[in-house]
Amino acid sequence: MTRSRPASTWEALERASAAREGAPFLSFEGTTLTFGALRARALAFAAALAERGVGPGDRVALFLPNGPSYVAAFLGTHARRAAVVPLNTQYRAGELTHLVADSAAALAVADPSAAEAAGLAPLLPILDPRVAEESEGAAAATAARAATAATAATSAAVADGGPRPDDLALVAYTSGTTGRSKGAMLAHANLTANAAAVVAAWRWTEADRLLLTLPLFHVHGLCVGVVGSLVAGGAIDLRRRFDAAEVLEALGALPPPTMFFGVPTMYARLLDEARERGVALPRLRLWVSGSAPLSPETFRRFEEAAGQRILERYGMTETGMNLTNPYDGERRAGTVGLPFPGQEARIVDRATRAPLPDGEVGEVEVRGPNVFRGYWRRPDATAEAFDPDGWFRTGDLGWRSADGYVTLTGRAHDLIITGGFNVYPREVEDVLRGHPAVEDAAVVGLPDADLGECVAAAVVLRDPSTSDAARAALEADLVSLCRASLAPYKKPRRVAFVGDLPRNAMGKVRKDAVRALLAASGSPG
Ligand code: MLC
Ligand code: AMP
Repeated sequence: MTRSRPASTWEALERASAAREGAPFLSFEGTTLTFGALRARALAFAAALAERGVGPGDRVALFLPNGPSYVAAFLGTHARRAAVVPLNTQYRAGELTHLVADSAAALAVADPSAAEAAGLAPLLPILDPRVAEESEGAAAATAARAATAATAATSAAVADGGPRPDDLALVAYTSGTTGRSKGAMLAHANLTANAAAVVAAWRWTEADRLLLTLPLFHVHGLCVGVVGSLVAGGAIDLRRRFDAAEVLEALGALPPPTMFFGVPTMYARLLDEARERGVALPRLRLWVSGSAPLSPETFRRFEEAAGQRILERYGMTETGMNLTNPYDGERRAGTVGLPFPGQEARIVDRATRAPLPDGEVGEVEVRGPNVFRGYWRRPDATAEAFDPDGWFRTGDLGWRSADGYVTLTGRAHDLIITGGFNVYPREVEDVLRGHPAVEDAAVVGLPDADLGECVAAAVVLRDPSTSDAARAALEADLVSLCRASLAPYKKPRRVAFVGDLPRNAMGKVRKDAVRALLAASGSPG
């Protein structure tokens, strides 16, 4: 079946609910929303937002755990022609303050007590997601009495007939190497173009059922998982979080999932759990890994255990999904494959920006209808990120084989990816330097069997004569300080006290030497 790509997430929902209103879409902890019920819930959200004055061009922050409310609030915000700002629920007050101020969000959808505990409540008005459930109940009662009244309420909540392709759908924050994190502006057309490309490449259909354990505050869970399912018309078995034992059970549930999307840490944990229990992994139509490098070792172990190959793909907040191993052709370990249909990729020299021949390592650049509209209120950063022909500089390094497969070899910038979450060393270094006993600090990623990379810190103390006992106490102190000031996954898993940080002739800290120093300083605690 060929059909045109929906112009917006809202149109994708409208189409699915017009064609299959009563078909189950979203299952979560014992409840299932059909396409029609999700649409009703999203409209109830849209009505609650309209009542609070939210309309075209506004931003609405979502500080919610995985669940139907997340999906309904996302789509309800879109019905108002407003953009969603997803907030990581692990963020602390410092991180949240920047995101709220920078995005100038009109309100945040959050459980009031969670918003209070995280320090979000004082920053902006909070909308309790339960208002939508309540008004949805009221709307259903109205509909039972007079269908026309419900239709009128519906069209009032959808702003101007629904979002346009160029309306912003997401302002998704992504950490910067310098300064604070930046909001990547993704229009509806970006999301639906990428989802349609993913759906085509992975042969995703209405018959699919996706087991989704990824957090919905990142593009992997939200854009690939939720928007992909909407565009394909397939169902989702949504979980609050990833737990290897629960996933093993869910894989055998009825109706069984046909697809699983995860980060490499999830695959490694799933393999360990299956081995510990002595159970086999069932065959699924498709297993996909992304957000961080899948080690050839995990790829091989998985093939041995499941008799199937994981399909590895490569994406970014700014672009959605860029490259993918083929569905039908060879899924090659250690590579991220080829561009999705309708999208382009090339490898360029980092100095001259000229395209490089196959086999040579350079920076990956991508172009296509999936690529974002720039950074929110940061024309400087936007200008730096694009070349005049519209190629986006990903900051990832890699090379292409003669038959087109791209292998990523590292990153141009100083980014740590731990269990699929990004950590910029700079923000951890700033917190460490804020401790009165610390003179200086350098943060790097070290190889880690579970997380791929873990955060590690080399710390120079103001007082070099600090005793060993005092150092041990200080180490615990520093980790707690990071844990309290930042999302806990950013805390160092290893700290080494050093006399000085290794520097190059320009006085710049040599991260490679810091890494070697830390690697030599013992196993992670
Ligand atoms: C949790 N912790 C981590 C961590 N996740 N530490 C380092 N790295 C991580 N990724 C910490 C917690 O803060 C906590 O610390 C302790 O570990 C135990 O927490 P937990 O809640 O039990 O962890 P768990 O649920 O097991 O989480 C692991 C995980 C999770 C792999 C399931 O990290 C995860 O869902 N990752 C997916 C991230 C993702 O979706 N990325 C997509 C980005 S989009 P303490 O101090 O409290 O004990 C993108 C583009 C693309 O990159 O291409 O997709
Ligand atoms: P984010 O900014 O959180 O969207 O993270 C995007 C980054 O994740 C990319 O720039 C890559 O560095 C990394 N990434 C995503 N998928 C892969 C993959 N399959 N292999 C290696 N790195 C990946």
